[in-house]
Amino acid sequence: MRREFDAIVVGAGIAGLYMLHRLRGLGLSARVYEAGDGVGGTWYWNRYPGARCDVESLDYSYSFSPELEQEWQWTERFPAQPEILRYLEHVADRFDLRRDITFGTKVTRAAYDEAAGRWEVRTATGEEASARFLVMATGCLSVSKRPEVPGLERFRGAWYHTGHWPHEGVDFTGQRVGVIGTGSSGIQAIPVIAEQAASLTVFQRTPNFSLPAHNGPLDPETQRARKANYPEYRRRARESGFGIPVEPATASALETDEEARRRAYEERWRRGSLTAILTAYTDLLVNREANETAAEFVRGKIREIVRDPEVAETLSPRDHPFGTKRPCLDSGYYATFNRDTVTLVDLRKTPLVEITADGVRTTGREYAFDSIVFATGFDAMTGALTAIDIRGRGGVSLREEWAQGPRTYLGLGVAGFPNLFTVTGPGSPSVLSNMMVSIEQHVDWIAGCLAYLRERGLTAIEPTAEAQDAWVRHVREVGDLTLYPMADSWYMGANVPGKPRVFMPYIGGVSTYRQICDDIAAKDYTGFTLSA
Ligand code: NA7
Repeated sequence: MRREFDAIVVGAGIAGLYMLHRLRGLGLSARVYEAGDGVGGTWYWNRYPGARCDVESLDYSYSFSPELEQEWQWTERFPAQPEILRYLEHVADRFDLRRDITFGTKVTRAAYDEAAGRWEVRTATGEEASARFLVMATGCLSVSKRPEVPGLERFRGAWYHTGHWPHEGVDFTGQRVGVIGTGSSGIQAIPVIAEQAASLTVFQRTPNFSLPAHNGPLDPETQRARKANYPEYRRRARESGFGIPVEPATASALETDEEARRRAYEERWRRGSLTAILTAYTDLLVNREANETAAEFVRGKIREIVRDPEVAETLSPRDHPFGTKRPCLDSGYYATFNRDTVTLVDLRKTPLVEITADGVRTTGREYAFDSIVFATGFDAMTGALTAIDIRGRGGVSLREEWAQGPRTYLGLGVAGFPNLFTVTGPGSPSVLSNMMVSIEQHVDWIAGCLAYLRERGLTAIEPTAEAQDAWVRHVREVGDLTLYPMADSWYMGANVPGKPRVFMPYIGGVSTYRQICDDIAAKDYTGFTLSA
């Protein structure tokens, strides 16, 4: 049976849930297809020990419903995965969203039927559906990546990827465990696994900068005060660079004397925040020498915490400027390497060779494990979109269109793919921001666009090739003004072999970006072709 809707949404994470709510508000019929058996997206899958958001709970929450904002009580400053998932389940129930979501159903193909002006969608379970509008709410970090080493099928122990953690949890008590990868997921999981395991071996290819989260129970007074003033606070978040209100920097790091700079970094290190150090000075993300002052401050902290100087040096990032890979927020990461049971292996010195029946072999030696944890990240930003066979006008494949890197207009739409919307797509601030703020902005913009089309009796919208070219150029030019392209990061697609090296997110800032999107809407969607 082929079902017909006004809109189909792919994904029931933070973006898909809110999109469904807004579509209903417009009186449109909608269906959400979700691969998981429950809502939550990222927070449904990433159940590894220590999984926690690096944005504070009072910021990482929807703003669209004042009632929801007031009634939900957060317990921790930085929410752990189970609490965020409970929150999203509550949202699904509170707004009665589940009845329009088909769970356990992966979308495999979506093709635009030009004659009908509709998207034909197919799922892995054989379901077929059609809709005028297709909204991809597939997430930026949802397709996990295994390391490119052979032999996993031989391994006799158990193995896990942080991004697809067993729902029943894993008890590592008494085990010999190996963790491969020291990004945010590894850095969160390692201290928790170290507490359980008999021994833990950490395989590090590139050291990351990590800052202490200083997490703890959320002070009730802080929560009450924020809730009393939420609208104003949310406004400031929307008008900020990263979607989190901060005092903008006014001074240059290079023009500040060393002692004052050290005090400023020290004070910001104690705050526990992703952006505190990054936003201390105006030049940290644009000038390598300025950046080095912050980088060296963090390296100094690593040397203070880690007792073995050689281990401290191996943990100290020198290959990329501070902040050009998303910094991590940890709870006891560096101190974990002071445990007798924890060993750090530098894959730069002894690269991975293969997974063996017993464990992991590097060029140095073989390590035997009961369990291996892959904290090796994701095919970020484009992976979930190119995993689906998306066909636009003339049967053109999105995967092929993006073979040299993603091309979008505003990260919201793609030329040649009418009525396709990408929530937090490449070319939007998304992963460089508080995702909640960026997701709500995109969903609101899409809902506004659909209302506009309906009011004028229009049925199709599509970016022009010229507007898209100009936007792609702008995203690149703004990125090139910063130090970001210097890092082999997932922002650059550099973590996936063969992926084109393109700085994918828009670094112009959440506030500037919102202004651009709003102006375009106010000017009757300049850069888009609208038709009936
Ligand atoms: P990340 O940040 O991409 O980290 C993945 C880690 O795995 C990183 O240390 C990688 O080293 C390492 N890795 C990947 N492939 C390999 C191979 N083949 N060999 C050895 N090591 C490898 O993913 P996360 O899940 O930690 O975090 C993703 C985001 O989620 C994070 O930024 C937050 O925004 C939330 P590399 O650096 O590539 O040398």
